[in-house]
Amino acid sequence: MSYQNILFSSDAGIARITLNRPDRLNSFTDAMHAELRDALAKVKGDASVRVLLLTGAGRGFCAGQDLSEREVPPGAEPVDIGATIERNYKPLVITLRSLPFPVVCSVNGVAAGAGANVALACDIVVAAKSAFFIQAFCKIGLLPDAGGTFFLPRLVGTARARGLALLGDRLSGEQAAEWGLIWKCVEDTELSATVEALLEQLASAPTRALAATKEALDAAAGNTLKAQLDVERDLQQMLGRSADFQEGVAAFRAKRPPKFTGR
Ligand code: T3D
Repeated sequence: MSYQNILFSSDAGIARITLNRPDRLNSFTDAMHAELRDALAKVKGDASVRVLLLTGAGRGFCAGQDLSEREVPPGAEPVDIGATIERNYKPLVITLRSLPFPVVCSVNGVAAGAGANVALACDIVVAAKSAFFIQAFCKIGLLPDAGGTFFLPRLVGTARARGLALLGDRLSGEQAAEWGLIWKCVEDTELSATVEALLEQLASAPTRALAATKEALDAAAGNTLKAQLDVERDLQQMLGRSADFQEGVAAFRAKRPPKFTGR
């Protein structure tokens, strides 16, 4: 499949997806979703990928659903957005969340509506100081989707989640970091270098251990302590047999840096 709405590359363990409709602030269209599904299937099936970057082209990260696809002539049936969520947003969020390696999101500008919540589905979110997050849904008569009602209260607590979702105010990148909505906020001029350093670090990390860590953290949301201790035991048992664990122990004993292969 050739891509018109995203940029995609993969090299040295690092896959990169850039939402690429800058004149529309990279808002999601059906066509962009189809391309994202294709690219994500490629990275999921590529054992050499050890980290994925998601970012946006131009001055924005993503302004959510392209609302020009939701306009209907007077008297016509409205678009069935339950169906578009099922086809587009649900698989996108579930795939990002379940990839067996970390997903870094570089929020280079505004992240609005589903654009904000797709960013929050990623494992490590870094925002530029000029970026901001808006739960824009309440401004157009919708509720936060793309996982917003799941992620927001878990990340910032119910009081702030309700304020963000019910008021739809802008939250600056700095405030988002202060509130724990994202990993960190950096000066615009430092965004690229910060993200590249993270990608390098994660591409040479023990990938299976990071995948298991993601899985355990996600499972914790719905588990009792006892059930979660069982999850940790089972995943740790699997990791105890991995080549990277052997290498980690050998490197520690030999007082040298480990060379993880992701196996
Ligand atoms: O439908 C389903 O399947 C359900 C799923 C829904 C998920 C959702 O995401 S619903 C929420 C949709 N998004 C929004 O409501 C946000 C709409 N955009 C804005 O509020 C503002 O554009 C921003 C606050 C994000 C940025 O403002 P600003 O002043 O920096 O830029 P701008 O001038 O408004 O936007 C620049 C251009 O992008 C502009 O086009 P123009 O006038 O230059 O021709 C604007 O119309 C366009 N644009 C921005 N957002 C969207 C968009 N075009 C289509 N859809 C958009 N979402």
